[in-house]
Formats: sequence, structure tokens, C-alpha cells
Amino acid sequence: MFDIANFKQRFQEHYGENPVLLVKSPGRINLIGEHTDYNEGYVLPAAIDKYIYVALSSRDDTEIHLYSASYQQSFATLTTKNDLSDAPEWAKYILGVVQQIQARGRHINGFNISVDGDVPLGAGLSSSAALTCAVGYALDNLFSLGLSRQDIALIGQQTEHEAIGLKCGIMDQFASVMGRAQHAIQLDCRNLRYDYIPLQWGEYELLLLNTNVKHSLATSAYNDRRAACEQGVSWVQEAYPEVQSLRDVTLQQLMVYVQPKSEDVFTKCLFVIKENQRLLDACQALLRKDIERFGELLFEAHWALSREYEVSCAELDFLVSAAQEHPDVIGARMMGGGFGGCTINLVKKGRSADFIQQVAPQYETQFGHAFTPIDIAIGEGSSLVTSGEA
Ligand code: GAF
Repeated sequence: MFDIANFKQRFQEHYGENPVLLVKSPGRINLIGEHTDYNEGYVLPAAIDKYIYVALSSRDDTEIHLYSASYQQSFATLTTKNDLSDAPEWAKYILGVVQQIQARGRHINGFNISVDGDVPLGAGLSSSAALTCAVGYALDNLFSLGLSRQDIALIGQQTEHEAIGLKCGIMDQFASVMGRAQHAIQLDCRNLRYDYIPLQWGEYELLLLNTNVKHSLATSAYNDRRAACEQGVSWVQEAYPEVQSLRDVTLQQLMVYVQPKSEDVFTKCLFVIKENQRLLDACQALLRKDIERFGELLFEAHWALSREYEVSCAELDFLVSAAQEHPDVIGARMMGGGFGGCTINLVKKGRSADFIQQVAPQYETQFGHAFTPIDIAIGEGSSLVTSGEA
């Protein structure tokens, strides 16, 4: 459990005053629908009960002072300075949000900020979206900026694009600000319309296994996948200018206008079209409480992500194969952008420990390090930390 009192105390020690505001914004899981968000498709994320916490106080000048309790590093700059090149990576997420808010014509004064949290870093649970959304939500409250939750999500996404260089979709930020306890969000990334779907797993439970790997080329590989999808769309647009995204593209069009030009781009685009359909089928299965069907779709999605979209890795494939062989696991897949992070598993209630025990030694022998199970519950989106919590 994250120690909020200790977090406040460290703010006090660092800045010599108490924070005036404490907020938290959660990480997320995604049940199904990967790499669909930046193709104007659907996603099915849910916020989790692990958060990035932000403590703030305002200043009378134009200085911004940042402190990362987890990295034990600080950095200072000015609200008027646009250049992030000398900022440490963690600070770019915060200052990128400031820039995005300013780009929307809102005024920000100087402030002191401290960040920390219990979203595991590099586990594919969107700690970075949790950070940008926590900062956006905190600054909105501190300076009464009048931003909506969706504005904050879009600001977080744009920060990733411009300050970090990851051309991500909107899923992670949307889940972080809009999460609802015990519900997934079925989000249409074309128009940001959404429905909450109650999560009832019946005789099953969710289990996350963190591979404890994060591949260094993940950002460039992610951007390459996005570029392949956009390339496919632009070839179709030569014949069908009304097509806006892969959401509008048919298999026939892919075969005629994309496949002859590049088999690889064709495979990537086809994956996205099929993944979108898998998500719609999975939502239907959830609504009729057909958890077994939902599980089958998870396995199917995994092997498509691995073999067609090529965003998995040996550790993820190993864990999903092991899940497929275990009689009590009815579904599993890699989760998030890929190249490491977690698998999400649907396991018979009370059987997770057995599955973990069975796979752990084999995994360690194969990869020379352990995986880590992560306990989660489905929680609420960004919020002020109440005095009861602190
Ligand atoms: C990452 C991105 F940030 C999301 O926008 C999404 O594309 C996901 O990978 C893959 O579904 O988490």
C-alpha cells in the first residue's frame, strides 16, 4: 500500500512547506484490443488500483521546481522556458504537460511538485499515462484551468508525442482519467464515445504476470507499427480518398491496394482490422457472461500480436504458452504496446498460485530471472486524494 503520509512528509522536507493539493491517477490494464487506438478502432481498458501520486504547492514567481521521490532527483526550470532538452526523462513528462496546457492558451504560474507512486514502471501498466494525467489533473485543480477529463487525457497523449516521441493512441490516458471501479471502458477511439461494461468474471479471476523485461527498441518499434498502418491507409486512399483510417478499410481493399505493394504492411493492417473485430466479439461475450469465449479470444489475440503484428517477445510467448497448457487458465495474452511488460490471464478462482508455482521455475531456468505476479483491482480514474486517505 502506497504510504501517502510519508509522501507528504518528503514533500515537506524537500520544499519546506506542506503541499496544498494531492492527487492520484491510476495505471491501466487493457482486456483486449491492442494497437487499435491509433487506428481509430476500439479498446477495452480499465483503471487499476495502482496510482501515480502528485503533491503540489503554488509559487509567487515563474519557477517550476520538480522532485521525483522514486528517483530522488530534482530539477528546476521556468514556466517561460520551452526547451526540455536538459530535463531528465521523468521531468519531461511533467514539463511536457505544462507546455501542452500553455499551448491551449491557459496560464500557469510557478509551482513546486513532487511525484511518486506504486504503478510498477516498465510493466506495461501505463505508469507514464498515469503520470501525465496526474499532473494535468493536479494543475487543472491548482490553477482552476477549466479542463475536462478528456482534455487532460488528450494533453497527456500529446505530451507523449511531443516531449517523449512515442506516437501513442489515447487508450492509456483515457483509462487513467475515466476509469470506474469494477468496470471496463469500451472506448471508440474515433470519436471518444464510450460505454462502461461491468466486469464479472464468475468462477474466474484476473492475474497479471510481469515478465520483468522491457526492450530498449520498444518506442521505435511502436512508432514503426503506427507508420506501417498509416502507410497502408495512404495506399488505399489513393483509390478511396474518403477512407480516414484502418477502421474504414475492407479486406478487399487491403488485398487490392496494399498487399501487392508490401506483404508486411498488409499483414500489419490486416491484424488491426481483425483485432478490432475480436474486441467487438469479446464485448459481446462479456455481456452474455461467456467468460470461456472471452478467454479464447485472449489466446487468439496473443498469437496474432506475436506472429502478425510482431510486438511480443520470447518471455511473453513463454508465459502465454504455459497458460495455454495449464488446465485452469482459460485465456492469456500480452498486454499493452508489447516487447515486454505483463501478460493478462483469466484463471479459475483460487488456482492462480498453482499456475504461478508451476511456471516460475521453468521461466527462471529459461530466462535467468523471475517474473512477478501483480495483484490488481479495478479502480476509479484521476481524483483528489481525500483527507481520509492521507
Ligand atoms: C501503448 C500505447 F500507449 C497505447 O496508446 C496503445 O496503442 C497500446 O500501447 C497498444 O494497444 O500502451
